[in-house]
Amino acid sequence: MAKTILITGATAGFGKACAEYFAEQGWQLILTGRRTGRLEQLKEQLGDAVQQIITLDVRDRDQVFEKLGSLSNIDVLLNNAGLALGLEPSWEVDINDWETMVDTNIKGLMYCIRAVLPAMVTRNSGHVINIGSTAGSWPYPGGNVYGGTKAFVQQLSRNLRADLLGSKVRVTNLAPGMAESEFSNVRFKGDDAAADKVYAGADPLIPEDIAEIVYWIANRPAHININAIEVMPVDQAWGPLAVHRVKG
Ligand code: NDP
Ligand code: 8X3
Repeated sequence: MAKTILITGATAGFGKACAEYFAEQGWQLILTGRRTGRLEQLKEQLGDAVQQIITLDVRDRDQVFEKLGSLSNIDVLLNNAGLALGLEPSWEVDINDWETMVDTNIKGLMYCIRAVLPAMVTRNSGHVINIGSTAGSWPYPGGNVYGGTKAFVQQLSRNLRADLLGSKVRVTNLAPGMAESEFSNVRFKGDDAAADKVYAGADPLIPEDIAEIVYWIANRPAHININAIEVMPVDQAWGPLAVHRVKG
């Protein structure tokens, strides 16, 4: 029987690429996101593979529980919906941006897990794949709360494993580095020139790379849990620790 993946944030980037890749491999899809038009387009594009589209803002707790809480057939929950907003230093940041990132990347992810996990535990089968980020482990100027939200995703993923020991339910944190999607257009609030600069002259990851990795994670033998994967483009690595020096 075909397996079913529920993807949050399926309307763009990694989520859309995962929808396309899993559909090609014969999986059934439940696709969610705020932009209904894009979900409808995907349904048209992917046909019978799409079991259901659900317009959903993961920040809306009642909506998440109402729309996802009754789904009992999810083999993989891909918690992908998320965003970064701004790259300003902490003392200049718009506090609303910080709140939106916390509400989406932390609280939205929490709601989806809490809504979907009980049925997985009852069935003693299922897999929660969380999209973290290299920003959850490695700081950079302007990463402030975005990196904090992804550190939360990393640690919650580990703690879920601790809770789930004794069940067959699996949990993975997949932490990508720089990948070209709508991510930077969102981060820079529609400033496409600023977004393009992030990738200029480099060869970033692309959403299809992430889709292949998610598929690999989801298709390991049942006794294997991939705890975490960190992946960067070859053109990205760590810098040295920064030192501020007084001149003169
Ligand atoms: P995109 O901006 O291309 O896609 C983000 C997706 O998240 C969209 O489908 C969007 O759908 C959805 N989304 C955002 N906010 C909400 C919300 N409140 N409710 C429901 N869905 C929402 O970015 P990526 O594909 O690059 O990002 C996907 C994930 O990967 C994010 O969690 C991001 O933090 C993470 N990531 C990205 C990296 C990168 O360099 N691109 C690297 C590491 C991690 P809609 O607007 O229709 O709701
Ligand atoms: C996205 C990667 O380095 O832009 O999570 O924060 S980075």
